[in-house]
Amino acid sequence: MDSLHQLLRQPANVVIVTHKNPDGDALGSSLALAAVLTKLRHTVKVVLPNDFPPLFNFLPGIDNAIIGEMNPTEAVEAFENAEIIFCLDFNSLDRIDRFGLDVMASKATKVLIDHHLDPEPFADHIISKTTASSTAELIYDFLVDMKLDTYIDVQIAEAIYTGILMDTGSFRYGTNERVFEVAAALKRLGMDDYLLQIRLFNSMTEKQLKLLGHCLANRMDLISEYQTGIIWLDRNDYKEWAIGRGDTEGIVNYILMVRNMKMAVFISEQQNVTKLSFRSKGNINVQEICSKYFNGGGHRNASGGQMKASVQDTLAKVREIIPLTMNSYQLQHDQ
Ligand SMILES: [Mn+2]
Repeated sequence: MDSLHQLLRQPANVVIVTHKNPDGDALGSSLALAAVLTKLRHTVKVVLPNDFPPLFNFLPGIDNAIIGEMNPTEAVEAFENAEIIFCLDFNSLDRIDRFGLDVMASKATKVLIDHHLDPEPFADHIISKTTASSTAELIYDFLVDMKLDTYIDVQIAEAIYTGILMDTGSFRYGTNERVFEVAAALKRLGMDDYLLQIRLFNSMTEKQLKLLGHCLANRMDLISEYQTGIIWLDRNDYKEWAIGRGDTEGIVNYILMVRNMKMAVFISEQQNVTKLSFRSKGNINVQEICSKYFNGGGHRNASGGQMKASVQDTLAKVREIIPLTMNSYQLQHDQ
């Protein structure tokens, strides 16, 4: 912390980079840190490997973020000029696609702040806490440790709170004592939590709600024997429903709303790859499944992966794995 404090004393060229398909935590934590460092007269560039869901349009400074996929030259230049690179909310360089090479090649001081399991040791400073609710929570603590929390204004508080809300599903999972304290501190700063609830959770489009209905009515299979549910969408669904970024966000969670369901799998067949998203309750470790079978990872109760296969083949693989996995747990019914 002392050397980081030293590092941030003089204005520097700072790049903040977060993972591909940035979610609320990735965006909230990056933009909050960017806003504080900008106030300290650092020159800050936020690099997102690809575009963000429009839901997060309100976050401070999001319009200035460099979308790597659309402006690769600008992104590469930012990495080349960087003296400090913050890597937020990801644990391995392949999570930022081709820009992993730029980070690796850079002579900048690299700081990783993250809450995913098993961080790769590519950074000079690693702040990794897997019990943290979110990277946003860690950013708040980082600012406190750096004695920079006095720079947190209402907009920055909203960005941090957005990260916390999205990664905990509004304080439903992944919580700890600290995150409630952080929430209280943000509220004390005048952050309007009710407004954020409405912006983030009561803002579905009609299409998204109908797509959810389609998934639940026509694309869901609950295997009660193994307390696991699957929802899948094939390429045709993508075309028919004109599914865009963010439209399938959160659908997987509906499975776990069913009594006794312990694991949920969402499978989506995309252009060149079929993606999987896993959620679980309690001790069921979906991170293990994703890293073992689907070239992915994440958290114990929320992970993702992918397969170079059709949705049908992926479904078959998932159905094969479910008994193998679930039989290793003492499955119990909800109390
Ligand atoms: Mn996160």
